[in-house]
Formats: sequence, C-alpha cells, structure tokens
Amino acid sequence: MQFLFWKQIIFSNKIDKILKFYTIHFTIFFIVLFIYVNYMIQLYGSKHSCSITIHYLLELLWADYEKFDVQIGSEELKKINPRGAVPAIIDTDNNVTLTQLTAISQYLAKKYPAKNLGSDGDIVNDYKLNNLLALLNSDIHTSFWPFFVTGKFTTSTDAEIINDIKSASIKKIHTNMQYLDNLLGAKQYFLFDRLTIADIYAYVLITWWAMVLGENFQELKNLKTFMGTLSSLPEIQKVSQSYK
Ligand SMILES: N[C@@H](CCC(=O)N[C@@H](CS)C(=O)NCC(=O)O)C(=O)O
Repeated sequence: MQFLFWKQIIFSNKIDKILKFYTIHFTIFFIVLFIYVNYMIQLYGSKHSCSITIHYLLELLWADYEKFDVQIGSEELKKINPRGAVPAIIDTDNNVTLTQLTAISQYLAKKYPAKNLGSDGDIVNDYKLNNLLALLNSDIHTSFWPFFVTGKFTTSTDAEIINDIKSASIKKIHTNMQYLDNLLGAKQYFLFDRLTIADIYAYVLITWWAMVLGENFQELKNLKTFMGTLSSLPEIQKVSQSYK
C-alpha cells in the first residue's frame, strides 16, 4: 500500500513539473554565475582621472566589464593596487590583477584582438606603439602632475611658489600638445591609419588640456580634427556621458 503511494508521487505529473522547473532555473542560474565569475573584468577607476582611458577601451572592445569607483590612495584601492593609484583591473578569466595604464591597454588589446586596437605583432610596429605609449605615459601624462597635484612637488604653502609651479607645468603641457599636433600632422590617427590604444590615451590627455586649461585648439588644428573624430565615436560618447 505504502509502496503504491510513493510510486504514485514519484511518477506523478506534478513531481515531474516541479523537477523540470527547478532543473531549468538552477541551470540558468549557474550559467549566469559561471559567465559572471569567469569573464567579468573589474575596472577600478576614479572620476576625473586617467582611468577613463581604460573605461573607453573596455567599451570600444565590447568587453564584459564592471566599473567600480574608488578613491585614489584609499585603503580599499590599496588592497587591489598597493600603490593606491588608478587604473587597476581584475581579470577573473586569467586570475590576474593588472596595474599601469599602458600595460593594461596592451593586455586588453591582445585579449580582444578582433577590434584591432593594438599592434599587428610586427617588430617595428610593436616598437612604434610602445614608443608612443611611453611618450604619453612618461612624458606627457606626468607633465600634468605639478598642475593637478602641486602639493607633491613642494612642501611650501606660499601661493606665489605654488602658482609658479603651476605656470611651469602649463608651459610644459602646452609644449607637449604642440609636439603631439606635429606628430599627428594631417593623419586621422597617430599610428597605422587606424584607431589604436594610443589614440584613446592621447584623447584623454588632450581632453585634460582642453578642459582644465580652457584651450580651444586655435593653434593646434590637427588635434582639433582628431578630437572631433574620437568624440564622435558612440562608445566614447557613452562613457563620457556616464561621468556627467
Ligand atoms: N604610472 C601609472 C600612473 C597612473 C596615475 O597617474 N594615476 C593617477 C590618476 S590619473 C593616480 O592614481 N595617482 C595617484 C598616485 O599616483 O598616488 C599608470 O600609468 O597607471
């Protein structure tokens, strides 16, 4: 009697439906969890900082990513990058934490080759891209530091000294922008007749110059055209809007 009762329950339509329901939902849940854990890139960035370069890049690469706003120098950020600087990314796909803007850019361009934003692997082209990224990172990016974070360059609180440091910084930034304008010339992009990771980084640095220093590109026509080209990209617009 008892046996018949359980047999009825087990083979009844009801239990079949319940089993089906849970199997389908659990499968969907685990697939979503698998994709989330395995393919998500986490970007740690800060508003008004160079980390927007990586944000633009992730969008242009159609990468699966999530952005976290962190405070520069915070304990939260130091757990990811002990230097307390942005950008930093965690790529759970390869189980790595990456820092340094140009290294991250190269990594992402390689991870998503379909978008062709890196070098083509030719030894001379590799050099050209590395050369431009080094110029942007080591020479041009750093020329903004005395302007943005003057306190790192003097212990003085004297307004005259601080203004003097800022003026020297502005002069250096301007020289750098003129250099970039000449380097670009009449070309649409800096290298290889196509958009690369270096263009994205240059775009961010030129935006700083234009916005913070109120420049209007009167003298630097090549950069003006370049900025127009990049500003019109939907991915660039989407990310820029998200910071407003
Ligand atoms: N060399 C680093 C520099 C990045 C950098 O300057 N980040 C700034 C924001 S734009 C920052 O976090 N500065 C804090 C610090 O260096 O203490 C890189 O290329 O990633």
